[in-house]
Amino acid sequence: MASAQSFALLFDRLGEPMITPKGEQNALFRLTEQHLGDNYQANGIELNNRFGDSASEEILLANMKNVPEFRKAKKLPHDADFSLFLPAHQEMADEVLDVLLGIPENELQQFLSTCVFTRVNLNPQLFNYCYSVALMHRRDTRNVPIQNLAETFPSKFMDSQVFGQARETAAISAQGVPRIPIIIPRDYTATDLDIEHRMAYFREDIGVNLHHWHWHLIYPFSANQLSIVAKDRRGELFYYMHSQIIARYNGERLNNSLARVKKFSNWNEPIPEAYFPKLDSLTTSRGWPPRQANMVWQDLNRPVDGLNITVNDMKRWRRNVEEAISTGLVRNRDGTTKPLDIDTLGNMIESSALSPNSELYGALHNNGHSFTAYMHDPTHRYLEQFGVMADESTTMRDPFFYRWHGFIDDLFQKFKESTHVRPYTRSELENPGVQISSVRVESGTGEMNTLNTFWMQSDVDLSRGLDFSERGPVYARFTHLNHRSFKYVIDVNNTGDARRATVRIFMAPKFDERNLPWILSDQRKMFIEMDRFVVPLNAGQNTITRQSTESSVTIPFEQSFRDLSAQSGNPRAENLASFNFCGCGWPQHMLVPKGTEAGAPYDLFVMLSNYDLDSVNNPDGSEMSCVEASSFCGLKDRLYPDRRSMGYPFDRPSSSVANIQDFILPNMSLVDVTIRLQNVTEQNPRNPQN
Ligand code: CUO
Repeated sequence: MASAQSFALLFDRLGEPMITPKGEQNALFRLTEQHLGDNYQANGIELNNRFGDSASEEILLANMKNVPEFRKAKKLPHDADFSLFLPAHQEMADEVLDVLLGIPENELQQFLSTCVFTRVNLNPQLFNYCYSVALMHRRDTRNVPIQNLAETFPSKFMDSQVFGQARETAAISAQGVPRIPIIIPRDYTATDLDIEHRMAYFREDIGVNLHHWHWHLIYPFSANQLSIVAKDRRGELFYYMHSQIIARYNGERLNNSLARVKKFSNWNEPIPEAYFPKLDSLTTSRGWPPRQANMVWQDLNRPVDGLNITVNDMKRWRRNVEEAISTGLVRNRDGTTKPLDIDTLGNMIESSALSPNSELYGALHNNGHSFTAYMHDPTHRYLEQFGVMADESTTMRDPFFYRWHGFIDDLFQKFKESTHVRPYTRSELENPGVQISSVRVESGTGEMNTLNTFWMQSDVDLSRGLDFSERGPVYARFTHLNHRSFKYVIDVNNTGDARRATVRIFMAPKFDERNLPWILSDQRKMFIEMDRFVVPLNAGQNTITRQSTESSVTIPFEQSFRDLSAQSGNPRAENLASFNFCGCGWPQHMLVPKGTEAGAPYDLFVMLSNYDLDSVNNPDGSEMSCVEASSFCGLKDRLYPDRRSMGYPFDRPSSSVANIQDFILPNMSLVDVTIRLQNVTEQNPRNPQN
């Protein structure tokens, strides 16, 4: 039977061959001659049969009507790393996706059989990506949970030293000795001699990196089936989600006595930020290459990756993009022009398959990742793989990610600051008849308008990614930022009739790096979105209460680190139709910036906007069974749930006011809050062993 369970098992231990049983319960795929792959042609069936004796369940595979050729994809060795930023790898993924999405929806057995064939014959990372995208985009497999990448490829998320210990733990505990979690120290990639290391808790957070990987899985930039790419406002969301990452990162820098990140603008300049990832690739058995301080971008010529680009190519594309921004006009492929908008600009800069003219505008953003990832071996002379910058699940670990995305964000901001984007008029900001009378933040500790952060240790199970070792959970315990949950209480007076409003909550540091109050044109770029939700307003007085755990920006801790083996047998599986969308979202534990032990002053901004100008015509979303993080991730198969420009009301400069105090209208409110770090480490109460 091609059950959701069988599909979920294909994520199990991607480095192990298909002839062996899969999953905790030892389920065996019954392979046919078609599924043996090169290594097991001679004795595969016999070996597969032998494992049948110990298997709890057998999964039969249909004979494939069409055996895929995978002419391009087969060229990627099993032990190579895979990156979507490389043109050659993109073409491979497109080829595989064409096959997996081309199998008719009513032929699930054919699909399963072809997926097994694909897993056997292709590079595990390439398979994992294409398989995840296919499961997510086929209607008949939407209930199959996508395995959490930190479980499939744990080596992309934590110190490689863990894995030797993990194998030892697995082997010893197979003899009945209780498993002790393996502690990952908080500081393992550098020391405080490197000032950038102060940001490691943010850059190397597992939930943050999972979010970023998941976002790009939902919003691929390339596919032959354009409908996969062409989601509602995906170019604008590319800009907004990354822009919010930069805002959050800059705020955290101030909390760590660092200046805002310096955008990478002069591409001939050495890059002082070094990064030594301490990650190993378990599939390739090679360490990820580090980057020394003061290296310089080099022209890339790596035929094996389909990369042949010069720094001058990048400069030419940049000039063309900058020209489009300054003229407000896009040149299409056929020579016609059209007015530039933010969504087009996002697709053009990234670039995605929706770019209006990739010849002219290139792929600035993607290639910036590649240039940085290959600085150590730009011509493949040393047969080296890419650094962390070229993998969406590791790129946010590198300090340079923020310098590169600082540059990318600045292009978007230049457009927002240009004459082609009109500042908001008062009528676009106000909400006549709606007045906020007070806002306060209450947290468990009793101190009003104070947010409390602290450190927490949580466990992730590595066993599903620990190829060739004993079964049973093996936990790695990592330390991350967290905060005490809190709620917003907003009193509103509505002098008009009953109606709806959108509550928009943002926060920004109150002072800049010199401890001076901001001018609004700078502070607007520091505002991080905390929540956005629609409320009914009665006529007269209303009190709105909202819990921090309900935020539209975040997903709960368990959703970031969910245990999928438990989920796939869940009788609620039918309701998990949107599940795969639901791994996308900023991790709840990173909602509140770190603050400082002395208490960091922040501006909390609350606005109730006019719902008539916010609403989109979405069908009721009651089928969602998870907490959605629609602010950064949108909604599955529906329109982005807010008609305003993303980032409204701070997405563009104000024409008339210079500071945030003067920006405030009756439907808005500004409150002083303090973020105080308690420098203590607590155990996550959900850890299996405390
Ligand atoms: Cu998300 Cu540059 O796009 O990493």
